[in-house]
Amino acid sequence: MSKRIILTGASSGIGLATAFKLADQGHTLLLAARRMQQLEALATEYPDQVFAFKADVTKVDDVKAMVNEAKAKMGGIDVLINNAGLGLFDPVAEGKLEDWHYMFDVNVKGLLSCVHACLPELRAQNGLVINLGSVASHHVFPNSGVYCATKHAVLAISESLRLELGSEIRVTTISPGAVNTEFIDQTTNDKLLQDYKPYFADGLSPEIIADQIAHCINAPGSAVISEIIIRPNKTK
Ligand code: NJP
Repeated sequence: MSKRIILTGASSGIGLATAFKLADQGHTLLLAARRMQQLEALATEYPDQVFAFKADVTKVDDVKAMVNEAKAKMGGIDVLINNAGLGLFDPVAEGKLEDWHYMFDVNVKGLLSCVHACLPELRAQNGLVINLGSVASHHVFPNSGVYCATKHAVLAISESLRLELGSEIRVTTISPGAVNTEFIDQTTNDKLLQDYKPYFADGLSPEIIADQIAHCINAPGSAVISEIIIRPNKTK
């Protein structure tokens, strides 16, 4: 059955692959990000089914406007996919305070703004929240401690929603290992960038994560997939 979906961070990587997949499956989508080129191309390719909206999730007014636009264009919201996020890697001793704050602004506070703005509508629709966590929701890795802290927070937020609102909404956390996207290019530490780039390049394709997201959306209403942890297969 076709769902009405808000997808944040739809301009690249996992979000863009998910946008293509869900549009192909006939879902109605409001795609949000700051870069509009890919979003507008998809909206043109799928008229009256895909809508593009410019939003910075760190700006509460942008998030509110995004949700209002979703309701106006789609008539309601069945699924919120909190995918917008970033990782800025550094050893703790070299960490930049503005990077630490910004990761929390996007990965945690941005996600919370989207949840808060969508919750009344999602409760009314018995909807679904999908949060992009990470293997870093479960483990702490060197050189990315603050990123790991943000993803631990994402899992805690998912779990609190499930515990308190599990009779009204479904909640899923998607927790990938390395995925081959623009993600690592945000890191400004040259040495770490060079060290990690091949590791991420060898990671999962974003389409594999998009398949898992679509699987959760299309699962029968009687089932809740509360978390998927998915890693590259090292035996290959
Ligand atoms: O990264 P990338 P991924 N406001 O850089 C958007 C998690 N993850 O697809 O605004 C609004 O290609 C940005 O849009 P734009 C990761 O933590 C990844 O890999 O146009 N949007 C872009 O569309 C994240 O939660 C890996 O710049 C903002 C998107 O976010 C999710 O997967 C592993 C924004 C980032 O696309 C998608 O990341 C893992 C803002 N302020 C978890 N800031 C991995 N790649 O290995 C950024 O465990 N965006």
